[in-house]
Amino acid sequence: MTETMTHTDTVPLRLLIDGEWIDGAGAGLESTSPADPGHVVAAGGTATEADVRSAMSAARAAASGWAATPMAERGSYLARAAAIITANADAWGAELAREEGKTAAEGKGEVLRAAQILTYYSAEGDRLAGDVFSSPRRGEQILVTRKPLGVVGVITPFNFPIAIPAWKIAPALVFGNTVVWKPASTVPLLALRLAQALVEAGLPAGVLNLVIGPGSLGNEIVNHPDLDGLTFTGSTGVGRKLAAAAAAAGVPIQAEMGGKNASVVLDDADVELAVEQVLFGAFRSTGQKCTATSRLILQEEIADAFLARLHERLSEWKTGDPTDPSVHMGPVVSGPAAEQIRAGIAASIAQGAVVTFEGDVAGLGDAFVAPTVLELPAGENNAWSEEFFGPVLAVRRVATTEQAFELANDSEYGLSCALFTQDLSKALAAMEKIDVGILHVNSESAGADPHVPFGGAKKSGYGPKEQGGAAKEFFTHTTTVYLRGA
Ligand code: UN1
Repeated sequence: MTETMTHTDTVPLRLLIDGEWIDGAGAGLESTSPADPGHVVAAGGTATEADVRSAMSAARAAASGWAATPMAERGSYLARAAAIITANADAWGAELAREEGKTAAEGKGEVLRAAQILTYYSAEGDRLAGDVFSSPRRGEQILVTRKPLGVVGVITPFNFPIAIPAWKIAPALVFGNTVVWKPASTVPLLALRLAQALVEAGLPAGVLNLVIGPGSLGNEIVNHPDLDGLTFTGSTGVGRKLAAAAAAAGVPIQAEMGGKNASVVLDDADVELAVEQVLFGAFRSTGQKCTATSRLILQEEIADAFLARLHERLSEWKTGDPTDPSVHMGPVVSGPAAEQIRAGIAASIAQGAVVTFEGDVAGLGDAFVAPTVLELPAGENNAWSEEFFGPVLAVRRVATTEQAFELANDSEYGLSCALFTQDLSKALAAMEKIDVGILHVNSESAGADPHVPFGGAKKSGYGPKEQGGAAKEFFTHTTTVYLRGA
């Protein structure tokens, strides 16, 4: 066991319930840095089940007042919070890197992305349009209006501790819902920062409630009678349990879960561009994105040249302290997560995978996993089918474009795919044949923009997608009004 110590920069964690910052009465939580497990980044008491119930009651009590608040006013809190987040981007980006393990540049980028998402949604309320239909009856019109769901539960993962919450909470709030939010307890500090920004922006009491604590609190949220909707991003196992509980409670759920995303590089691709994009897709954020490239399908003619260049670029890729600006890749989120990834790599090798590249992590801590490229023989292999959520790329070669598309679809998941080709007809064929929620042509498999839908096909997602026009579909429901003069 590593000895932990409270550093002078350890941030006290608090819960936000009904506008008050309170100390959680549950077990103490110490959030440590995966690069330096002796460093306690944030610490405090966790929420108890009673705290979750108080948060749900506060959200219920605030719901009708918030729903009646004009759209523009609701949006103005998001715009002010975006400005506060932007002003703190350097400091909070560094905190994110220290607590989660992505590089400081990526941390700052994510903080700024959260601000951009809030800015986008600050005006989205004004764009919420309904429909007017003609009626088959004289003297009548039929209107379809949108209303908030009410109290929304938000459960978010560790890997984007401020951007994913922003893209769930911002539309939830602007469309008139109140929120009870449970972030990942492994990376709670950026949740505190986002909540602080919204409180400082003047958000009324009870509209956003933050409960930091173990996964079991999710059960309390999903089973609470005041819950009107639940949005979740995280593991497939947890997502399916929450979806079953939400269905039993008759509550709509939006669940974003796993991915096993392929990059497909065809013979005619621009290899230099494809290598760079696959490198980013597979290894940025240490591969801890549900949109990360974890499968690579190479057409035979370019396979050797592609791999040689990828290995060369990877050997220039520095793994280490994520707060060091010269570092390209930090640790994964924790020692146990790293252990699981290493076990996955070992199992893949036992099934015949050949390691074609392994990076250098000598002398780094337990949470560091070497960036690894595995070439797989034909047949079953866990590195092909299981999401490792780490810096591991499984490679297969194919002869034809058709085989490449078939292999890309050879997964229970269907979140994203990246295709590298200079042939428009192949890109058009991929649009038809590759079964994913997000298809990139000549860019990496990761990435999302607030104004377009985000989410997966097949087992990657359950319920409505996120962001863009999809957000209003989930965070509002319609009332069909038959309107006749008396
Ligand atoms: C991105 O690709 O930039 O959990 C965002 C995840 C996804 C978000 C990916 N829901 O990794």
